[in-house]
Amino acid sequence: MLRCLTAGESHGRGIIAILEGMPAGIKIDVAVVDRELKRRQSGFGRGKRMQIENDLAQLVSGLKNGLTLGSPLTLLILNKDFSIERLPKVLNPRPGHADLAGLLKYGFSDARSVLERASARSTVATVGVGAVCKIFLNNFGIKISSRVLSVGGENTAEGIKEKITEAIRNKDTVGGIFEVIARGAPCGLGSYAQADRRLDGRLAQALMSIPGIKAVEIGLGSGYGISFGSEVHDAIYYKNGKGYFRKTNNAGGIEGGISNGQDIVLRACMKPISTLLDPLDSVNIASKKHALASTERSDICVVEAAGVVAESACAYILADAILEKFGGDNLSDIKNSYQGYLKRIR
Ligand code: EPS
Repeated sequence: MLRCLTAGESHGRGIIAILEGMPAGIKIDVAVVDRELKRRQSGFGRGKRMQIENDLAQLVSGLKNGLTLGSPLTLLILNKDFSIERLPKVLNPRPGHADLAGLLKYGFSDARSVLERASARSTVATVGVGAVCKIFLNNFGIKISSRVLSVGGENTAEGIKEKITEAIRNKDTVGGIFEVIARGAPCGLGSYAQADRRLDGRLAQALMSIPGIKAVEIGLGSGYGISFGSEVHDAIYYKNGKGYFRKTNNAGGIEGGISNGQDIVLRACMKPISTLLDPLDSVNIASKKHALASTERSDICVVEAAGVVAESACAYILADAILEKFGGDNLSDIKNSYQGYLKRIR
C-alpha cells in the first residue's frame, strides 16, 4: 500500500513529498519526473509565477543507481520565488479561496498564513509523486492522459483561446472541464467489499481534492440520470481468443467499485481561479468594513494544468490499487503475480 505526505508553502523554501510503499527495482529517470512538472506549468492562461519557476525535482532518498530501494522516496522541488517572509499581509479574503474559512479556523490575522499552504502550488508535489507512479504503472502497460474538453462553455481550440483572452482582457478568470483517461488497467482493481476500497470512490476523492475542483464524473456520469437502464448499461459479449468484451463504455471502466478492464474515464470541472484582478466585495478582517477582495499575482485559467494534476492523482490511486492486488516488495515479484492473474482471467 502506498502512503504519501507532502509539505511546503507556495513561497516557502520548496515543496516536498515523501512517497512510501513503492517496491524495489523500479528504474526512475528524474528527467521523466521533470517533464511532468513542466507539463503542469504549461497552458494558455497561466500567470507570471510560471515564468519565474522552472520546477525540477531532486530525488533525495529512496534511490540507488537510479533504482528504487523500497525505502521512502523523497522528492524536493525548490521554489525560486522564496519570499514568504517579505510578502504583504492579505486582509480582505477572496471569495472562493480558502482565505476566510482558513482565517477563522486557525485563528490567524493575516490570510497569507492560509493561502501559502492552500495555494495550488502544492500540486507540484502531486505531479512529482504522480510521475513516479506513472513510471511504476508503465511496467503494467497502464498509460494515463488528459485533455481539456471545454473552458467557459467553449469547446473548440479557437473558442477556448478566445474565452481565456476575454478573461485576461476583463481582469477575470475562467474555469472548465477536463477528462482523464487511464488505458490498460486490468479488470479487478478496487473492490465492492468495503466503501473505502471502491476504485470509483478512491478516484473521485483524489480528483475532488485537487484545488479548484467542484465536480467529478465517471464515464457517462450525470448522463445516467437522464437515461433508461436499457440505453446506458454496457452489454456483455464473449469471443474465443478475445474473451469478454463490451461495445460501449458508459461505465467509464468501473462497475461495482472494480475496474472492468475497459478504459477508466474520468471528468472533472474546475471552477474559475478565485483571485480576481477586478475583485469582488469582501470585508477587511481588521476593521470589519466593506473592502474589495485582496488581489495577488495569479493565473487566469489552469484547466489544462489541472488535467495534468488529475492524471497524477489518478496514477497514485491506480498504483496503490495495483500494489494492493499484486503487492510485493520487488517489482519482478509483482509483475509475476500480475502475469499469473492475467493468465487466470483470460
Ligand atoms: C501556482 C503558484 C501560485 C499561483 C497559483 C498556482 O503562484 P503565485 O501565487 O506566486 O502567483 O500562480 O495558485 C493559485 C492560483 C491559488 O489560488 O492558490 C502553481 O505553482 O501552480
